[in-house]
Amino acid sequence: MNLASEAACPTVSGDITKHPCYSEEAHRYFARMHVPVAPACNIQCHYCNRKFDCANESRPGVVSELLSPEEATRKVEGVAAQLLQLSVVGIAGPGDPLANAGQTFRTFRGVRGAVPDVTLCLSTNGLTLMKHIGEIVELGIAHVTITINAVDPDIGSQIYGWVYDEEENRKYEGREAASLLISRQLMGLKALSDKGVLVKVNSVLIPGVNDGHLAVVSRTVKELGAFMHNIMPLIIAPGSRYEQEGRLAPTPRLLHAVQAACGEEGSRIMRHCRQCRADAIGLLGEDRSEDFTREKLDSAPMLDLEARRQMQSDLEEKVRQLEGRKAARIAAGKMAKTADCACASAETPPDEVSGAGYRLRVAVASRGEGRVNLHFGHAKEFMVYETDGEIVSFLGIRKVQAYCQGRANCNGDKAATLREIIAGLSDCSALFSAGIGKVPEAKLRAAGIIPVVKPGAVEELLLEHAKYERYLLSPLPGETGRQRAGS
Ligand code: CLF
Ligand code: SF4
Repeated sequence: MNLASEAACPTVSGDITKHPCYSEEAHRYFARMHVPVAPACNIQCHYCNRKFDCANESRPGVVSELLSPEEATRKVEGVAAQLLQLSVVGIAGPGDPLANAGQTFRTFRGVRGAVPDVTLCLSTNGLTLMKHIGEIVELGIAHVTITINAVDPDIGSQIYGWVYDEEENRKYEGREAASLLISRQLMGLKALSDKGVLVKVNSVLIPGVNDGHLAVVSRTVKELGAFMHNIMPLIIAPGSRYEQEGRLAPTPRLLHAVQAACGEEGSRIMRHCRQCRADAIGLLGEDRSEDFTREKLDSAPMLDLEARRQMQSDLEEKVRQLEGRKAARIAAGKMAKTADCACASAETPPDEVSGAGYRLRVAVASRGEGRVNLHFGHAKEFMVYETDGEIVSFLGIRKVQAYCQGRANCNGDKAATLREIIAGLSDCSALFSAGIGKVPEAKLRAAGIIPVVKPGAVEELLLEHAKYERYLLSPLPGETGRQRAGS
């Protein structure tokens, strides 16, 4: 599309207070819903297999069902009537939404008419973005995600198998394919940013391919107006080229290092992404799609926009309070800006406990609201923080299999699950939860991770813990150091 012809278009201005992906604070209270209306794709990423969800925005796993735009609209209406904190409706696959532009925009129009208070959100590989800028702006889609894994075609050619250009009816391969895709992505990003759309760039971190390149991507997209950069660890779909090549996902350490490098380029870094399915519903990290099946939606109550307004304005107030507290802590030097995460570095050991390099890395079991409020056994993910005793930084999410799978699966191999959880948190020196059984408590302790059972506000608990640890480990005159409690 010719940008000049777009000059008369209105602009949109995105707000992040109610968007769970764009605001770390909002994600504690507000829910999003994805509607899977877009099965086809116009490119081939080497980590993807079309039978599985789009790895741009989802973890591998077949979507339960594809929806027509009309079905999707009805579903959004039913979910919005019950899940009053639903603030965002996104289209993120399972293919590329703009390779299915008809279904995608019909869905957005339907949703806009049926539930006018939700924010519309679009995620795309960006190949055909320029063709759709006008419609995006006209529909008031104020949040768009573009997945950009490389800005160098030589690196891109190791990520993309082919790119299909519909207008020319031509399939490109190799460097030419990557070059075409990258140029379209960057043009689309700039055009959207110029229109006031908040563009988030997602990048899949692929060890050995783009790990050393993502800082350049971050700098480039920031210069073109990207609001935020989300670096997502590679998830390799079964049957994909990368699986056949035996590629591996990045370690948490590499992920943190790349996030830190991108933060140094000045980008606002998203750290709370859950790599959701293309049909996810609920708070991030809490997929409730099973609660909203067709049958259950048939008995949904009527949509009550006033009830939604009241509930969401209460939640917005909570988000503002959190933001206010965070701003005050940053001003007082007690917290790092998430954007640059001052004390987060993967290059040095995380648990230096004396001297200027003092840092503790801690895992937290939480069901949200910034609190330790979840039993260890029920956690399907842990939030990882780092603190130097003054500043608390949120580092990211570690997904795990829950240790307790309910009575039905209680006889499963819990020892293996526990070993995996402990291995995944091996860089943490403590784990905070609202409760823990005797076996995991002993195993964590044996692995050098102190289990702390203490519900409460995460930041306060971590600062208190760091103070205590520092005291215990600081040498007394004539000593080399005291014994850490419980270790
Ligand atoms: Fe969905 Fe994506 Fe919109 Fe969010 S997800 S389309 S921006 S509403 Fe969010 Fe999920 Fe991460 Fe995506 S946590 S995978 S970043
Ligand atoms: Fe798969 Fe998404 Fe890449 Fe298309 S853009 S190939 S659906 S990961």
